Amino acid sequence: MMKLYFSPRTRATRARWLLEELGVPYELVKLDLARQENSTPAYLAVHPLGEVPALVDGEVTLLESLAICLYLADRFPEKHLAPLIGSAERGPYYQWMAFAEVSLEPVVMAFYRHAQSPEEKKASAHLNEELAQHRTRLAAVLDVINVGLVGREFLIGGAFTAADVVMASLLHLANTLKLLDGHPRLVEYVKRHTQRPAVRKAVSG
Ligand SMILES: N[C@@H](CCC(=O)N[C@@H](CS)C(=O)NCC(=O)O)C(=O)O
Repeated sequence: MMKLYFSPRTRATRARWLLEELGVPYELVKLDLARQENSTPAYLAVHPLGEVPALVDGEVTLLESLAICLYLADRFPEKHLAPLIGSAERGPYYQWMAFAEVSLEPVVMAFYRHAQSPEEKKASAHLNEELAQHRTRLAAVLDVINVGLVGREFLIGGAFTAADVVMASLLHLANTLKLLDGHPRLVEYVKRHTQRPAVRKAVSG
């Protein structure tokens, strides 16, 4: 059986969400990051950086939540969570996966780190100047996604795919950081996706 190394409220949730959407059997191995269960020699043999998630599927051990989502969606083609290779929709599928991870994630994480930093650091002029630049970039990146979702429920071709798992996970974080104010379409997209039964299962227990 596949094994997912997981901790709640981390990037491992997107992999668990996708497994729940697929409805395939898997073993969930929970690691308590606060107790450094991700730094044991046994886990470092699975993931040399001691990060979650990691997926073990027989001979295959995979790091990187994006790679795990791409792999899982293709591994079960009968579940239709990825457009077929060579289809017209496969290009946009890659595009939105990469856009979420490479263009959206770093700027959301900059705001996340800022929200976590101590109050005296938050007041620093340097940091606020940096944040202003991030805000300009964020607005441009969110506009691209917003335009991509005009008249659509999902990112790709009218059907839910693994790209929605990755995008909605990141936009959910952006929403909790109040970065989606002024983007009602994106807020609605996040709400609709996070209400899916598979999400409830992925964040339970
Ligand atoms: N790019 C990696 C990042 C993985 C990552 O940074 N995971 C964090 C949780 S979101 C982690 O395990 N951190 C280890 C720690 O906090 O000790 C991925 O998407 O899988």
